[in-house]
Amino acid sequence: MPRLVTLAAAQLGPIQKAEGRDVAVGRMVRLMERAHKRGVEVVVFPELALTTFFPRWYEEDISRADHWYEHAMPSNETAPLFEAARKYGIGFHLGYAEKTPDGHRYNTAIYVHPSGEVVLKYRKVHLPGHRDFDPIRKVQHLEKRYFEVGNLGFPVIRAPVGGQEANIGMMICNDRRWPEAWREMGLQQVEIVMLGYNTPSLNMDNRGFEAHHLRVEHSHLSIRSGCYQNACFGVATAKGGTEDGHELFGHSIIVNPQGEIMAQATSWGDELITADCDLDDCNLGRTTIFNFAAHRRTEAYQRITTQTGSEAPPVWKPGQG
Ligand code: CDT
Repeated sequence: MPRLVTLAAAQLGPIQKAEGRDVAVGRMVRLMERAHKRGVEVVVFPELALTTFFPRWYEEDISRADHWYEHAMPSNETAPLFEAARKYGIGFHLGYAEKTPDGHRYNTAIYVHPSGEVVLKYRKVHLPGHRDFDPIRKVQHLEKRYFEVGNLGFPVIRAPVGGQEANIGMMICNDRRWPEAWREMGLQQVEIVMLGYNTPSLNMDNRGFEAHHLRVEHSHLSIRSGCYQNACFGVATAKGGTEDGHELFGHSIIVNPQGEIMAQATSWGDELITADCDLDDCNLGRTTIFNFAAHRRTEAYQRITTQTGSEAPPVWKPGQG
């Protein structure tokens, strides 16, 4: 008997700076309604799904940025998502900016069971960009200003997903580019990685040339290799389109444990892509080429956890053997 679950990436088109949460939540509820009609059991929404991608906007006094954060989950504004989950019997993944009661700020994602209970929370570990205004950049990317590094590690939990029990984990946007994040979850036998992202179509660092077409390629490459090397499914959901003149590239995908793209968004707007996923497909990789217990060699991996930056290698000299 296959362990089938129907998963969806619920891509969101742009959310403008002036738009309130009610606009985003209304669109998300409509996507959940469509998901229900298509037999979907879990929808994955993007990173920072309730607002525009606000880390592009510099605020000298961070307390003046408080309106971008959720101070409670659910809240009056996000309650319709939880109601839709109950009504349609759908679990959902939501990315949002979290401000805790004791004043900490995180880039956070939760997975919510159809009952409305939060099953799993993750706080983004790899925060890209910078803390202070950077005059060289074409557009600011101030995640290091607005968020602390996540303090929950990369948790995986076994929980009901549709009609199945599944090992689920989460990462957020830039995390997908780091093999360490995938492997942390692979080592916990993750079967479904849910991940949301907001990625500009162009390199805004202004520090060198990057061909435009490679932006999507690098995103897909990272997700496909993460899924393949850790024998898991990935549901990677973008925010796409143009937010106040700033373009995000969309291209949401669902990937299987062979690293194949099962479904891909073709618009840069609100779009639902779905895939029927047999969780037992994780077994092949996990018991053969990526049987970690049989083949990993931790004694050769010391640098991975003891060294952060790269170091130049010794220089070979003729005659040294
Ligand atoms: N949101 C996010 O993490 N975006 C980054 C853009 C990096 S540019 C500073 C990403 O890795 O897609």
